[in-house]
Order: sequence, then structure tokens, then C-alpha cells
Amino acid sequence: MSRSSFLSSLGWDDSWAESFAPYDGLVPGRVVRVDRGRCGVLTEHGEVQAGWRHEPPCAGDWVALRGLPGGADQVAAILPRRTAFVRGGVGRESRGGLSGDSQGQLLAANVDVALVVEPASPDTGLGRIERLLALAWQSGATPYVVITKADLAADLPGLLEAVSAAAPGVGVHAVSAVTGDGLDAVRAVATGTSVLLGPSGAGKSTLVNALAGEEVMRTQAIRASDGRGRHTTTHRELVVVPGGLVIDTPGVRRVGLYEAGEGLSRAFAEVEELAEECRFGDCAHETEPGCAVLAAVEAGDLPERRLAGWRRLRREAAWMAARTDARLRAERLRERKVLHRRIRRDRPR
Ligand SMILES: Nc1nc2c(ncn2[C@@H]2O[C@H](COP(=O)(O)OP(=O)(O)OP(=O)(O)O)[C@@H](O)[C@H]2O)c(=O)[nH]1
Ligand SMILES: [Mg+2]
Ligand SMILES: [Zn+2]
Repeated sequence: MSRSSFLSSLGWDDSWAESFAPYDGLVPGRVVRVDRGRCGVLTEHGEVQAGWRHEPPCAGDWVALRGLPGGADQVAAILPRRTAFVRGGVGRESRGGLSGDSQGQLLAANVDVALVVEPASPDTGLGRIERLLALAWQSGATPYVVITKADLAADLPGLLEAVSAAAPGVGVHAVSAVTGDGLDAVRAVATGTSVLLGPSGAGKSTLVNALAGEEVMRTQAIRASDGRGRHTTTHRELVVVPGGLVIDTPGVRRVGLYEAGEGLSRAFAEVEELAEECRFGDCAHETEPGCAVLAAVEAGDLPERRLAGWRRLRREAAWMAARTDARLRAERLRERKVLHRRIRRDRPR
């Protein structure tokens, strides 16, 4: 395979070639995995293991590789990302129940399609879908919801209706890896580079294997005791499948919002639209007269659950934005101090 046709099977195009122009003499490649200070990069010479010089790369990144004396490879540069899937607050939780980290974590780069994966059984987390959709919209990728394990659903049409209500303007697909139902529809939307996001045990890796047509990722049965997944996938991994590329991810325990204001508005488009109709511009949709949001709940047009989810995520987004502002202020203060010290030092006596 020629260089260009191999690279284009990984998503390389003219605009990537243009971004790569300053690195003439280095080797272009796409990051498939990052693990403990090293990353796997697919290049025209096959998969190369490399370290990095500056910022750590992420699965999906396009990079320029430099061969070091002694034969090791190094990521000399990461090409500017087109899209970035970032989550906030990893692991820690504060008293407010919100994530305690205002630094975003990059989950995947240069993703065209974000597949929010949720199982039909044992339970389908509508709140989780809404949260991931807000992040997906924010990332710049096109989101879809994929309901897995359709073969286990007691009432699939009813479930899909509830999921669609939690995902306005988003395509919802049901699949079963057991029967193969719905796989073609997922294949049709998973063009370019897709990322799979969802809880452990949802069947993300099983879906990757089904799309790949062979077992590329390890899978494991959920725990019988509580129906939870076993966190089988431990690293994000870019896999080449017929017709595209998919990034499998470890099941997320908790995903915090991160600078998701715009994404949140899109994930709750119908609520935001209703809010425009409220009598007061600063309506909090609690008790105000002429509140169009409350009227819609009253009339049964807007599920109460939806309003509660919107409130919760908006509170979290506002809190996260305040944290980020505080961090930026502290950083700026530090920079100013360093600058002043330098000015004092350089002042002629
Ligand atoms: N009945 C049924 N079981 C499925 C389906 N898809 C996946 N499973 C099962 O669900 C279990 C978990 O699947 P995985 O693919 O490992 O789940 P995962 O989302 O990758 O989980 P983590 O890697 O832990 O995040 C496995 O036992 C699969 O066989 C499906 O369509 N129907
Ligand atoms: Mg997995
Ligand atoms: Zn209102």
C-alpha cells in the first residue's frame, strides 16, 4: 500500500498534510494507545512505540515522529486537533456531590462521531446519556445514542421512546451483538473516526468486535451480583474497522462536565427553547408566574425528570466554570508575580 492510501485509511487528508508541512523529514502517524509514558503510533512502517517531548498525546491524535539516536522514536509534535472530547472532574468528589477537579481530561482527539453507549438491560441511565451528550456536543463531534443488548429489552419501543426524549435532535439506534440486529445502522453512522463512551459492561468492546468482524478487544460478563461491569477495557484504543476507525474507551465511573455550556444547551435544546418563552428573562423556573418550562411539565409535554436533569447539569456547569475562573485567576496572579520579580531584578540600580 502506498503511503498516502495507508494513511488515508487512518483518516489522513489534504488538510492533515498541510498541518504536517512544517515537519518535513519526520514521520506522520496516528496515536492508537497511550500507556504509562509511551504511546503506540500507527505509521506507514507499522505500529511504532514512542515517547514524547512536550505535551502527552491522546488516542486519535495525529503526530510527527522523530527517530532518536539509538533507535527510539519520539513524538516531536502533535498536529492541531480538530475536535477534542474533554471531561472534567476525574475520580474525586466534593461535598456538593460534584467532581473536585477543574482541569479537563482529554478522552479522545479528532473524533467525527461520538457514540453514547448505554445498555437496554439491566438498566438504562437516561441521566448518563444526557451528561455524555452535553460533552459530545461540546467536543465538536456528531453524537448518536446506541442502545446495546436490544435482545434483553423487555419493551424496546418504549425504551427507545424514553431515550429519544432525553436526546432531542440525536439519532438513537438499538443493536444486539447476539442477533446482529441494528449493526448495519450503527455501521452507517460510524463513519470517519468514532469514539464509544458509556459505562462499564455496556458492551462497547463487544460492539467494536462486531464492527471489526473479529475479536480485537477483550470483553467480560458483567457481575451477576449487582449487574455492574468489570472495567475490562483499561486503555483507550483506536481500532481500524471496515469503513472507518473506532476508539474504544474504558467504562467511565463518573464523568464531570467541563466547559460544557454550549454542549449543555444543545443537549437540552427543547428546554432552552421553552425557557425563551418565560415571562421573566431571569426566570429560575421554580415558582415564577408565566413560566413556560413549568407549564410544559404541568401539561405533560416536558418530563419532570428532564427538567431535574437540566437543573442539575446547569448547576454543575456553573460550578465548574467558577472553578476554572478561579484557577485561571490564580495562574495569572502567579505569572504577574514572576514578571514583577524579573522587572525588579532587571532594574538598573
Ligand atoms: N445479551 C447481550 N449481551 C451483550 C451484548 N453486547 C455485549 N454483551 C455482553 O455484555 C458484557 C460486557 O460487554 P463488554 O463489551 O465487555 O462491555 P464494555 O462496555 O466494553 O465494558 P468495559 O470494558 O468494562 O467498559 C459481555 O458479557 C458481553 O457479552 C448484546 O448485544 N446482547
Ligand atoms: Mg470494554
Ligand atoms: Zn421559567
